[in-house]
Amino acid sequence: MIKLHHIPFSRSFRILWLLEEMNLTAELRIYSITDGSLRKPEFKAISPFGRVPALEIDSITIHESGAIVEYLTETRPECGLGRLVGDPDRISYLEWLGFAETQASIIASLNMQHLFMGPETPASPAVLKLEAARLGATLKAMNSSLDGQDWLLPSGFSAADTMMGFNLFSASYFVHVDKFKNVIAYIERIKSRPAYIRARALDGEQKFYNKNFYEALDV
Ligand SMILES: N[C@@H](CCC(=O)N[C@@H](CS)C(=O)NCC(=O)O)C(=O)O
Repeated sequence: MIKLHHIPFSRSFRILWLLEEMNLTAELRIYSITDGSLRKPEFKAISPFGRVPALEIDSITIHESGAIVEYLTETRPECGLGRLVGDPDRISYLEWLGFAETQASIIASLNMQHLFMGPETPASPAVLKLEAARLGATLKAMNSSLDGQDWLLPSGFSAADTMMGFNLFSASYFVHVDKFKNVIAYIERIKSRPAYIRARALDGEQKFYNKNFYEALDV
């Protein structure tokens, strides 16, 4: 039995999607980010920092999406979704896994300021603008990396795409992604993957964003 501790449209989607790519079925335990359930001792016994994703599998429990991705791909090499030691794409693969969280930290900052800070602690317009520009710079670099290739690695689709690809769906609330043509084509390729479509159907409704775009100065 595999159990994924999950919040719809959060980083745990990376794992939900990867499991579908691997044809592994997980039972979902769904949480809310705002009701305090991640702070409870029962949840911290599963995920000590009170974050999703956490995955129960093979009689162990793992937290941190990058660690889960590495565990799944290394213990199931037959799925071909990792790049193991000796693979020519190994270093790029590891760089993308790490960079997924560099980029996600900017998105998390924008989420915090646009969505979760109340009127008594207004966000700084200067910081919002700077963070949106920094996010835009990461998309510009991704756009260059995708020049002439369908997926982030020349050798084809990998778990790096589930780590980075997930970010793009949140990034588009803060940056006009349409100016990055390779990124747009990449998003369309992701959306047409059967495993991605199945994962979205399982994901549940996102409850963070209540408009399509958050302007940098819209505070
Ligand atoms: N680096 C961690 C980040 C996990 C994380 O921050 N998840 C968010 C959801 S996207 C969360 O659980 N937030 C709860 C909170 O901040 O209270 C990972 O990649 O798994």
